[in-house]
Amino acid sequence: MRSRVANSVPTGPACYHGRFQVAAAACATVPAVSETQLSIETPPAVTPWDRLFLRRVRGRELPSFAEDVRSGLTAQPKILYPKYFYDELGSRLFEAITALPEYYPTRAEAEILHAHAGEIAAALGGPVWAVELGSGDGQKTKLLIEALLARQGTLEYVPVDISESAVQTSSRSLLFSYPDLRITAYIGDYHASLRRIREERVGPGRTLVLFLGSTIGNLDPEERLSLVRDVRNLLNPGEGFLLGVDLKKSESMLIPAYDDPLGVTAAFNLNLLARINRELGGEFDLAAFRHRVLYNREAGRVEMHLESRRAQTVPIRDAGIEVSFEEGETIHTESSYKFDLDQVAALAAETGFELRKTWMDSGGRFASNLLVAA
Ligand code: AVJ
Repeated sequence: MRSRVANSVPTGPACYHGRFQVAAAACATVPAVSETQLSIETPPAVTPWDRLFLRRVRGRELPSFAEDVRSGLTAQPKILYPKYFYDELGSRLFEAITALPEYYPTRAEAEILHAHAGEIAAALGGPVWAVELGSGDGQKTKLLIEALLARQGTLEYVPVDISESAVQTSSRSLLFSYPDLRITAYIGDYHASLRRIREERVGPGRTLVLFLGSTIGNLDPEERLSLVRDVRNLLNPGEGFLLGVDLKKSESMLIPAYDDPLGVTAAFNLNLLARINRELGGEFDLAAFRHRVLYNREAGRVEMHLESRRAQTVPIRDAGIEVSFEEGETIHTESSYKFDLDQVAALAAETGFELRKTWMDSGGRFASNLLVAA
């Protein structure tokens, strides 16, 4: 029964965690594990967990899942947000997607990071601390963490995620692997978390923000601009933003990546309805919907939809609605924008960044871009 309270109590103007000196504000945090157990007899054990600090960020009150389901399914056309894919089952299905031969982005980005992590780690000059948006399972991040640790000995890593359980799981594995790593995780939406991170600046050295996996592709152009501006606001001139984007390419490669023959992506998409059934008392018959994928050339994005196979009405108890579908009507569940390098350069210029360097995989499918705050 070990105590983690010691790590969560402010101790004067500054407190000291192992070899990491941190500002007082950085020490006022919540314990990494919610059911903290106090034991007077046993001294606190020194475990990798002692290097994990969690901040739960409450920003502007976001609509709940029930509210978003209610507004999305009563809108015309019907829509559900892709962030709701990632409950525990959905996160596992996404990991399965990344193992599919047809889903190239994860491997393409990993190839880039394998080849260039050292160069990326050195690009800002001095020591850095790393903030990662939407950290996922952290596999690709490991390549960068290792390169940074090799260069500078220690690293403060700051993942930002809406899922506390995802952060707990990935942090656990990282902390066990790297004794010189310290993690301060922010649980909350990006906007509010980036603001808190700017106030608290828990890391020493220059800030390097990571946004990998082409997760930015889920955002519509306006949301994309505002997110990159939020990142820019966290940074001082000379600090960096590593942005992974999936590149425009032929539909014959794009469509199978989102409509694989094993049906894993179909399951990932349909899980959204299953989640509504599980969590909101919905009565979706999953067999009455089919996974649909199209490339919207004008908008430059792959779209995923769920199409009703027949006319039907579906009650969703906790959203207080009954949703009617015509035969063939769809729910738009995800947009996955594809980019060209001119768009990346334009995005950088519009948001106060200089596009310093772009690395591509050997197949020219994916680009990792280092933006430096101007
Ligand atoms: C995690 C948003 C990058 O858009 O490629 C994969 C999600 N959806 N297959 C993507 C996803 C269907 C993925 N991102």
